[in-house]
Amino acid sequence: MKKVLLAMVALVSIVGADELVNLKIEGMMCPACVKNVKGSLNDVKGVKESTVYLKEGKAEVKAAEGTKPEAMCDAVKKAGYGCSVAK
Ligand SMILES: [Cu+2]
Repeated sequence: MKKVLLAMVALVSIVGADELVNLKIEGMMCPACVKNVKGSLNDVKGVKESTVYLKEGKAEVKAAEGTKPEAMCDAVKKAGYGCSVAK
């Protein structure tokens, strides 16, 4: 059973494409805010990498396919910032 599970995980990591999500972030004032936002994004299940831009008020998130942008925004909002999905 464990072997099957491992094989599935391996398969998903080969087949599954990453998706890129752009988020609009509001309320960031300084590098500490960037750190907070980045940290909360990276804690979301499926998120692999995030880049947060202070001046532009945005974030680019690389996540596993199927990761919900809404879940990312919820995490950012929980940290105390405004967030909307930019499409
Ligand atoms: Cu700050």
